[in-house]
Amino acid sequence: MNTPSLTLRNIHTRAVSTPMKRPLRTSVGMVATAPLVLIDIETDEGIVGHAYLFSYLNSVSAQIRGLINDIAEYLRGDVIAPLEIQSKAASRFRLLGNRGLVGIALAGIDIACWDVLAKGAGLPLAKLLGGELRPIPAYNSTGLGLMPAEEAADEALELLAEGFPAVKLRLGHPTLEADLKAVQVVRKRIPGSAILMSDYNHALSVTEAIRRGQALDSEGLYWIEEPTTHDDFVGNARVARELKTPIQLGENFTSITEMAAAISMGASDYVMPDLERIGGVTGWMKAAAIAEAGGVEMSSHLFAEVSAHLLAVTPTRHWLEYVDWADAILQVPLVVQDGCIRASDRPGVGLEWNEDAIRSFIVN
Ligand code: SMN
Ligand code: MG
Repeated sequence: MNTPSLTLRNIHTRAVSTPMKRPLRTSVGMVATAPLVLIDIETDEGIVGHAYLFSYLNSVSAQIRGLINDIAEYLRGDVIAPLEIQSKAASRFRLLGNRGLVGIALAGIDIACWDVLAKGAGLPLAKLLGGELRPIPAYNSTGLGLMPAEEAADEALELLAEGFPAVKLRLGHPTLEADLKAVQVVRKRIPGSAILMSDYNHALSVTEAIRRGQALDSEGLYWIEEPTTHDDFVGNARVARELKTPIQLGENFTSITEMAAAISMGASDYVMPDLERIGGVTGWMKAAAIAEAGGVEMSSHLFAEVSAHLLAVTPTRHWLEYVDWADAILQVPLVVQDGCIRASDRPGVGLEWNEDAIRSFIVN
């Protein structure tokens, strides 16, 4: 039997900014809304593939849209074959470099192409990739920014009460004592069985990361994320060596080469690549193989809808980071069940737009 080819006709993008229930104060600033770029890939055969990107700033959405429009001109008429499309599009930007916003734009196209393929096959992405829709343990990351310790404990209890077994506390207060207090107060007020991750968003020098990390080592943190400059793998490896608590890196890996280097240098005990920086579905699958070969547990970063499919086919799957920041523009948001998230069982990557809502959150 011949499998019909699907042909890329056009790529349409929109920028929205969705409200966040709990604005998140991190060590590098406040995240109060979620600026998203929505991507629709139209095919000659009528199937439309969806993806969204998280652009962190509304002003950046316009830049990403510009890049995608440019790439779309170049890909019009091509068969939807994500690996072919990635290598063709990547060659266009080889002299400039394929990381940063270019990489994010390419990842968005990749995800939407996989959505087209999965819809064409009538399968949810995880099944198209040879897996099953298994439930993935999830932590509730929709809150717990930098805040006074008692407020953080109140919020941790709220987040756990939404049905999750784990939450992530942002750290990087002005002093070690304030970080220690935040962890101790939260840990004391949440049940002993609850899992508490932490995230410094690269706030500390290597020396300070070792000092604070050692002070936190006996406080029951499940991991310490990005304690210092994210791409200083030598420095992170020193931190990892000096601490008992596992170090978690990954949201800032912009290539699988970088992830492989971090693992081989011992810069991170766990990894958590980010769908839009690691190269979309295609990049994720390569990263999953690297994590498997390195024997390293792999979690996701944001993009819970697509990541739930991808973790299902990741041999060293670990934790799904649950955020609800795209819920406002989705017809069927994810639901947590028994502390786990299961990807959508509809054909595709699990994103169907709520067009009325999109109209109300449109930016440009
Ligand atoms: C984070 C990511 C995106 C926005 C705010 C905070 C954080 C995380 O680093 O890992 O959730
Ligand atoms: Mg983080």
